Amino acid sequence: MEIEKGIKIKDLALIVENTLVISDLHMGFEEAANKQGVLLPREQFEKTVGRLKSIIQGEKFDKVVILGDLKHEFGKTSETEWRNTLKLIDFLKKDCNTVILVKGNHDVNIDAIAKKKNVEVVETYKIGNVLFCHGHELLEDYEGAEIIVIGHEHPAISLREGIRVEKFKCFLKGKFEKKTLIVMPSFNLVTTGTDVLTERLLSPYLEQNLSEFEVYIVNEGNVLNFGRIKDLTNM
Ligand SMILES: [Mn+2]
Repeated sequence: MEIEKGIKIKDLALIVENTLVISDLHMGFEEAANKQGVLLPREQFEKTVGRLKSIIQGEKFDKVVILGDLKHEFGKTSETEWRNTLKLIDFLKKDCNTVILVKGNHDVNIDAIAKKKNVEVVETYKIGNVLFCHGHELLEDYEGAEIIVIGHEHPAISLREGIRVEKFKCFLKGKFEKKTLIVMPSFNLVTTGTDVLTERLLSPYLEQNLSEFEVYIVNEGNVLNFGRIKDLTNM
């Protein structure tokens, strides 16, 4: 689904020209949860690769931009996280020559992985008038960009149908200082994310009235335009 000229949502990814953009994979999330006593089946890696395959299928990309938080744990990189992160980069490199990581707040010890796999690590990345940053802190310079794309927030929305409430990952599109702001959902398939209607948000880009923001829900790979937040809260 095209949401801006030349910007398309496909499943949990954004396609900008010949670039595939994914955000917030948080590899190693399960292992970190297990350590805290939360038992999660270790299927994140297989699920992630499967989902990426279905997105990449039939498309041709020169580049992949990972919009931050490739890995989950702060500090010491765990063995699973290390192994799976390397495997994931290998998988992406099969189809796209260049892998770029826009650094997120979780990507503190990422340099060894990046060096080993020849991944370019940057603070921001620009394609034409589109600027990519993780979104955990405000930038000082937007380099003349008209569109800002961020991750970090893991936006989701809970929808009620009768007595059933189901939470869906979603993209948000609104404004930030007169520029178009696009917020990507997380590609972490173990968690859904933060309900933008009821939960406290994290990103300084979203410390504003979100009622005019448009919501694009992703349901099993399908993208649905759900209109504005203000209309959803009146439902
Ligand atoms: Mn983050």
